[in-house]
Amino acid sequence: MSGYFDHIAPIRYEGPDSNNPLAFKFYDPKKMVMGKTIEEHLRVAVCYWHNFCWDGADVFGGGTFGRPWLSGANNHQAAEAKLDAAFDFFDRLGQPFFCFHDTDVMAEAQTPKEHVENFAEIVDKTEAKMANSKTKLLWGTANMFSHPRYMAGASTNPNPDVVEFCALQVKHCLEATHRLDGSGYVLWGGREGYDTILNTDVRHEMDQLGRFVSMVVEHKHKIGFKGDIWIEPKPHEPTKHQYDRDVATVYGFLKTYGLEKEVGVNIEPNHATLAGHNFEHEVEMANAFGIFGSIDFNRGDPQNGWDTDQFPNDLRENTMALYYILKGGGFKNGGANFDAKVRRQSCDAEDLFHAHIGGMDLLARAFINAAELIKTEKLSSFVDNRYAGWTSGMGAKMMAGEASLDDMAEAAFNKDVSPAPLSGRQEYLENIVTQYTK
Ligand SMILES: [Mn+2]
Repeated sequence: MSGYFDHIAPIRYEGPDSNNPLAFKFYDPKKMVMGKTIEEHLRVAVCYWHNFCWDGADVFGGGTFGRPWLSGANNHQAAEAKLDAAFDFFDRLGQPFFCFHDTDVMAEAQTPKEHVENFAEIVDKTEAKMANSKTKLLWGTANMFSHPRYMAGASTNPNPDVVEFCALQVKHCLEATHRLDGSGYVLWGGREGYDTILNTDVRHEMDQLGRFVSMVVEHKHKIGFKGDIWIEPKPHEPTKHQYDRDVATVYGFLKTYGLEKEVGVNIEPNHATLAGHNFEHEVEMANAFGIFGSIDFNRGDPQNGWDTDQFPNDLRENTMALYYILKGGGFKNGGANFDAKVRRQSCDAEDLFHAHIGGMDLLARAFINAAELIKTEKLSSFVDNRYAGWTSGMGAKMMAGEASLDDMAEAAFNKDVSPAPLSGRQEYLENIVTQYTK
């Protein structure tokens, strides 16, 4: 046990009238909604990186959190102390899943051989920890953006030696994810883009990425991993232009390289807003393309437009997103990972709990709202009626490929009047969402 969280009792559900800041008000894990418990629907995960690896430093100043496991060199003892702290936190919060990068959990390595050895050592210890905890692995990922070797890209690096190192990291991290029974594997391409077109062969880099993701999929099948592979879209930051800009761009990439049946997306709301979209747009695009996978829940700051990775707190936004997630069938192998961090001034152990309790309460409320919206069919029946014209007549013929441009033009010509405008009823529909946001 780390000792750091000893003054925090295990978090319990106490109901909406509780005044205890260290209790759930709405996240009742056993509450049944649409045939499953809230815990089974949401599949909440805590991330390793923001909570146990970041010490509160920003570009202007050093760490503010004083986490004891981050106080010295990142050696074997420190990695084990971090593991103890992480599982101590998980066991007190009681969420069902966690997520990690390889470099989050392991002692720092200086050579490729050390990377493999140090990672293997901590995976053994993680497996032993998981045997005595209810918290399971949602997904793993390799950090291919922090080390200076990835300055000019990971699998899109101009230097194939760097891409070999990517292969080393992903092979071992995917195998560890499989061994720890994770249900997904994420590829976040923070450096998979470019800063200036002047030094970049864009087509070559995209071909590299296409081949690299194909190799990951081939390896998944080779080792018998039954989970999903997900790409996490983001438009920019750290690179100026990223090849995985948003869901639609990722789908175009997957189609180009024949990967659309093998790879899905891990959507992050703060990345959606950086791309100029809202959260539910990205969810519904993923549903439309059949590539919805998982969510990294967080929020940005509407004023500064940065990737601030704050904990979600907007009930309406998350009601909308969960409505479209549920409409698409809900989470399968994916879940609700909080890719969110407390603010730099929130430097106490309690703050980590307040953040996750608030996020889980918010998602529980939003999920119940979304389930009610599904049940009433007020939104879906409106949309169904709006498109009803396509089930017969020329609409049906066009969609079946049985009408030409000539046929359609002739049908229009033979009508006496041009089509009358029909209300889209936006305010009426927005009022329904307001009515069900509670
Ligand atoms: Mn993320």
